[in-house]
Amino acid sequence: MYLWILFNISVSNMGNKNIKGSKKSKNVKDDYQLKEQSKSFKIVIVGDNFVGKTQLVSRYVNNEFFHEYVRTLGVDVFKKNHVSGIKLQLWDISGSPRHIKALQEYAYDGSCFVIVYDITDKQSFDNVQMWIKFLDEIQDAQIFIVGNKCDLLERQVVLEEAKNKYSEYFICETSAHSNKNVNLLFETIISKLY
Ligand SMILES: Nc1nc2c(ncn2[C@@H]2O[C@H](COP(=O)(O)OP(=O)(O)OP(=O)(O)O)[C@@H](O)[C@H]2O)c(=O)[nH]1
Ligand SMILES: [Mg+2]
Repeated sequence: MYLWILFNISVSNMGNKNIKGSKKSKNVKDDYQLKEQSKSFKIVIVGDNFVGKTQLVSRYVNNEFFHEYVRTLGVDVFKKNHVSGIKLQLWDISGSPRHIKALQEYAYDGSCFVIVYDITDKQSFDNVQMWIKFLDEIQDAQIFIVGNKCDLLERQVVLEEAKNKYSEYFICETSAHSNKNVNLLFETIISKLY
């Protein structure tokens, strides 16, 4: 996949150089700029309080995990340059109901949405429906669903049931704690967006 992406980027670079000065150059330049823009994705992460959104992002971006819970106030934006050259912005949104109104502002130009629930908290899974409805009202971006904390034994949500219920979405389980499937999640997102 990455080779394919790198190949396409280098082909588009070559194309831009070769037509310099020609009548077509404006259009191709526009195309090139579009391509450049499309190399940056804004991934918006939502879900109830305490499901592990911040730790998931922290694990992916910095390979760090903290046991201490520090509630996100509003939004935190993490940046990561993907190995393919794609620039990622990860918008980690607070799960507090009082920040939900601001979500509209944060999410309207998102490339995709990630809804996180906690596999040990059935309520957070039940609320996925509410998050889908809310995001659908903002815009038609692709949605990914993630059951986090799969390292824990006190499971209240079975993955197969979650997959049956949300069969039209990509859905997987992760552990920010053990790092299980964290890279897989973001690599899947990038490959589906590109
Ligand atoms: N065992 C385990 N604990 C986790 C995992 N992910 C997060 N936690 C813990 O769960 C708590 C909440 O994690 P956060 O990432 O802060 O939760 P959040 O979804 O960002 O919460 P808000 O900012 O309030 O919306 C913290 O104590 C984390 O250490 C995980 O995969 N496994
Ligand atoms: Mg947080």
